[in-house]
Amino acid sequence: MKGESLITREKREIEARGDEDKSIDPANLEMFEVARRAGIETVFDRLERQEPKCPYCYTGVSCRNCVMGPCRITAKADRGVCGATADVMVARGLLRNTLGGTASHVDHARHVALTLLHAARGEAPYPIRDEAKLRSLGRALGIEGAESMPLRELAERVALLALEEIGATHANGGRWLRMHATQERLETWSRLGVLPEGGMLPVLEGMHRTSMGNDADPVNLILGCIKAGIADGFYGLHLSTDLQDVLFGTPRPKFSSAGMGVLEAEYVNIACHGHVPILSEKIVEAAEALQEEARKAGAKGIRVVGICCTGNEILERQGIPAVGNELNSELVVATGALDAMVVDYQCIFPSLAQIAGCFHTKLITTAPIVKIPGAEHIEFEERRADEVAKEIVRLAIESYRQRDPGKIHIPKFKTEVVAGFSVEALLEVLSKINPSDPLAPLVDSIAAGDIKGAVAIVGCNNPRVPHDLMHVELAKELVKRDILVLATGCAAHGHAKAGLMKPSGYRLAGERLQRVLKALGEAAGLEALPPVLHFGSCVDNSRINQLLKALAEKLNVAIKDLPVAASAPELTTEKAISIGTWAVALGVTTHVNPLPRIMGSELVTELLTQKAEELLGAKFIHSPDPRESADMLEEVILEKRRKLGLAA
Ligand code: SF4
Ligand code: MSK
Repeated sequence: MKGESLITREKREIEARGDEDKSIDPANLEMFEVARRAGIETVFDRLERQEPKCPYCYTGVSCRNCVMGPCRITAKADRGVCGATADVMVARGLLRNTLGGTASHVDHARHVALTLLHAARGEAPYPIRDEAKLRSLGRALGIEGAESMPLRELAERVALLALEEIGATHANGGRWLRMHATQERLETWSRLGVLPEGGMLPVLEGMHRTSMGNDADPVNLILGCIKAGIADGFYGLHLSTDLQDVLFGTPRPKFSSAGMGVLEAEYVNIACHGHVPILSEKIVEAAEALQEEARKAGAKGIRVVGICCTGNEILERQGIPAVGNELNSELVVATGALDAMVVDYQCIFPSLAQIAGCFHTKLITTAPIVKIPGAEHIEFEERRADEVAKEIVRLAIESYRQRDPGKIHIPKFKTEVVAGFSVEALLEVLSKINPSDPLAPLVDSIAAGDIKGAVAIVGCNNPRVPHDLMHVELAKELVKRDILVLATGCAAHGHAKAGLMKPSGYRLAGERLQRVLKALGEAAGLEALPPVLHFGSCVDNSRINQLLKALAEKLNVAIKDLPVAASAPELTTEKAISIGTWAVALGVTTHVNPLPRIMGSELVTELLTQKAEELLGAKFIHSPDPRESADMLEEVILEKRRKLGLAA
């Protein structure tokens, strides 16, 4: 059966791996042995025990959507009990995955909008940190008097509109879409019938159409994926970023450090893990306020560090050190130096409780929708944010007293990182070169070929791929070819740890790109800009669209015609699938690896990897090899350059 040889090969490769093949992060390599000695199992061990993968699930030709099943397509059964074909199973499965991603981001956005509402009404202790952004949002949303209205009143109006948009049930939504999408895309999506009315409806509708006895047209189901991807981009990612910037400030470049070596044995170490800065920002504040209590407990102070995307959020705004990404999270606990790991939601392995149980470390869950047996649950209510954050930090101080110094092992690796490249920050740098037309220097560099193009490298880690290898090797290949890289999510952590996000990293770029990075860096008061720019968390992929829209409008071309592409080279979560779908819907060809479960349908594979280009001007591409992936992405960029009449 299709996929079987791939499954056998993957099993063989995974089982043959030594520690040195599982990760390129030197801290992980050191910790594998430490964890083994302590009898701790990790995601890498559990992966081996899941091999070989089920060939039906691997290729997407299985279904559990009703109780006549589960069904699968086999040599003797070319349909499920209800009559669903392989194409239908694959398309329905992919749509359900996309909905999982969209639901996660839209629910995150809803949480932020509610916090803004409570803050505006004086019911939650969050100030408005970016007045200019709030006023410009107010204007873009058509709120009369947004310029001069009292700040809290405007914040309440914006929050209520955001909630209304998220929950729009018919054609009453669309403001966030119109605010952030180009006219050309709105027309394309309208023609295809994939304009989402709001954030929640495409998820509701998608669950409905994929349940037994509904949509059985694989093409129509894939259009549902595109609609859900678009909803994710505008009502999940953009809405979250917009309101988080209002509440916590729009990022500006900040120096910090990345890697497991940011932990310090003499300090109370608290790791914030998850996605939403509503909690982690308060933990940072509470830690600052309680430094003295930590000193009284015998520590030198309190050190807050970040994991995954909430780590990116507090790095880009507060310069909080980044201790690692998804595939570091378990081994960070295994250092024995963590007094508390505080989690909100998304990408939190249930295994963390088991590992924390081997140490004094408190794993603290805080969201009503994320509870883990073995963890301590302290519900984080925004209205009592300061109080709860202090309670959590005090628990970490208490936990510090229980430490067993004999169990502590902190790898020394850490690297300098500059994060916080919002579009606003980038424009400020560019305006030092051309105050009246800040985008001009960027456009000129692209036109001249000094910047051949740009690739966004985003998304997760996946233990099926050696940890960070694709992120880092792909980025190195691209920057060497004068292609600028923008990164978010766990990819950004990987790049930071590998030294691609520090100013001196510019030397890894090709000569022409080096000159641009040097010039822009000097304008920003740095030695150079790093060759990989830290654009933030997963929801901050919105910032990449913000930049593309600005460039497209400046050049008067469609985004699909810009010399840009994207890659999720260690794809894991449903959220990465929905973000990738959004990118393709925007007109950005997107490389993915490993492949989602589509191989069991030639029709669906062809739709996504070929036909999508006719409909959207972009498609999915796949390669598991960093150099080959770079070749493919460079070819996409060169093709766009040729079409624009630019020299290669
Ligand atoms: Fe089987 Fe159809 Fe039920 Fe899926 S929906 S489990 S294919 S009968
Ligand atoms: S945290 S979604 S593993 S990037 Fe955003 Fe990392 Fe992927 Fe989670």
